[in-house]
Amino acid sequence: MTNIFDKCKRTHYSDQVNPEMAGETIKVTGWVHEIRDLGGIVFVLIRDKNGLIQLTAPSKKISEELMADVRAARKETIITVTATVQESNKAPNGVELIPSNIDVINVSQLPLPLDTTEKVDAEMDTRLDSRFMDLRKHDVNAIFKIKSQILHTTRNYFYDKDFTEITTPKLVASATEGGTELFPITYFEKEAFLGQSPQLYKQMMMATGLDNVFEIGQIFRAEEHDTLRHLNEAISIDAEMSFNSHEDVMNLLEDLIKNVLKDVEDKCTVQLEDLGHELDIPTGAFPKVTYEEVIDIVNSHDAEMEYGEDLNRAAEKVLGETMGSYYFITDWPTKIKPFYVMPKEDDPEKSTAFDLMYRDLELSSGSQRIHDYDLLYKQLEAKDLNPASFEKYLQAFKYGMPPHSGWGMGADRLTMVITGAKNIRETVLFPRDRRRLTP
Ligand code: AMO
Repeated sequence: MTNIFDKCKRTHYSDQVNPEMAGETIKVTGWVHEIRDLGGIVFVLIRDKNGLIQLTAPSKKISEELMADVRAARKETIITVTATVQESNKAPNGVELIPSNIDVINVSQLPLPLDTTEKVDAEMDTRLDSRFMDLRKHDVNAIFKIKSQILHTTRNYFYDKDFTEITTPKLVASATEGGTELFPITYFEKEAFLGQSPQLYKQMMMATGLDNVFEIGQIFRAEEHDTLRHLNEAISIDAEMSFNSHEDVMNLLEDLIKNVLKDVEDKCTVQLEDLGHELDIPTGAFPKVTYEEVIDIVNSHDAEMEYGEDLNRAAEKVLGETMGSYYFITDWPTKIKPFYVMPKEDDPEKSTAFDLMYRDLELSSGSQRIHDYDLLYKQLEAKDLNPASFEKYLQAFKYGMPPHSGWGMGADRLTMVITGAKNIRETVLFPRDRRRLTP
């Protein structure tokens, strides 16, 4: 008996077959995407990783037995076809395949949970319930190919800049960004939490002499609200640099995004086409606007905001319309930023904290950090946090902690911007939100 892997070994992917190959015998393997039986002729579209290819079976040219095999092809069944390439100006890539053999590799059950031919727009929940099938649609899997490119470029970028990649624990003992957004878990006889940010660990790495570190990893936020921008589990790209100011790391962030956009533009043309999305590539430096300017902008439009408040949704919308694509918000009040944020030397009410926005969406937050032990201790107390819970973190600040800065950027949100997705759930394979814990 032929080994099943020998049986389904293809000679070509769909996109590798072209009219110049007319007359050649090839083998393709894929899912039955669509069948059109016109009586004397049957068309079967076969889908693989890279696209669609058409099988054409005219009853005049093909044995009855093979014709029966073609007719038996069910939607989403995996088949391997040995066939002769023929030019066709009506089929994808200008070719059709005239079959000489069909092997059924695995039969799909019917009815299907989703229509992979994209003619029926399914609800998000239905799609997520059968995500494996949802990703058979090219415009859906395009998002994940682009996300993969975003992460690939990001890693390469950091390696090229001599950063060390780190991985830090996601089972943690204390909050980093303030105490309300934590998922408590039972950790043997102790209480623990799912990490909401690698913040404390990446800062401790500054005390090791590694200088520049990055991490790409899960963050967990017990956000109650159900929005198109928040999930309870997200991917954060975190960077931290010793001996560099908040302005230095803002430049790093801007440069990284420009590199990511360039790579996506160069390497993901097919995916962007599948999505019908045009990349928004900024020319020149990202504009900067101070928090105080933001308040003026917001209040001079149809929204309200007071000094000391975070941006509300209406404020974000106004800003998005006023500022356009990528821009930084700087000089945030120290009072509303986390304890580790370095206040401005000349005006400690204001801080070195910045946010990077894309229109009305926050992509990243960062700052210079406090490296002085006494000041850090004082800030913990000022934020009503218990320094004793931060003892092991604080220790790293006692024995030569370099001045340092960094940021964290939501990889899923960046993917939203780059793919044009309106709902963050589109950019996450198996999103975790208030209502969804499976699959
Ligand atoms: P912050 O809390 O602003 O900062 O998070 C950084 C970035 O992570 C993304 N993000 C999220 N994405 C989806 N769903 C969520 N619930 C969610 N929460 C956050 C956003 C956000 O801008 N320690 C700091 C970073 C630093 O200063 O280095 C931090 O965690 O894109």
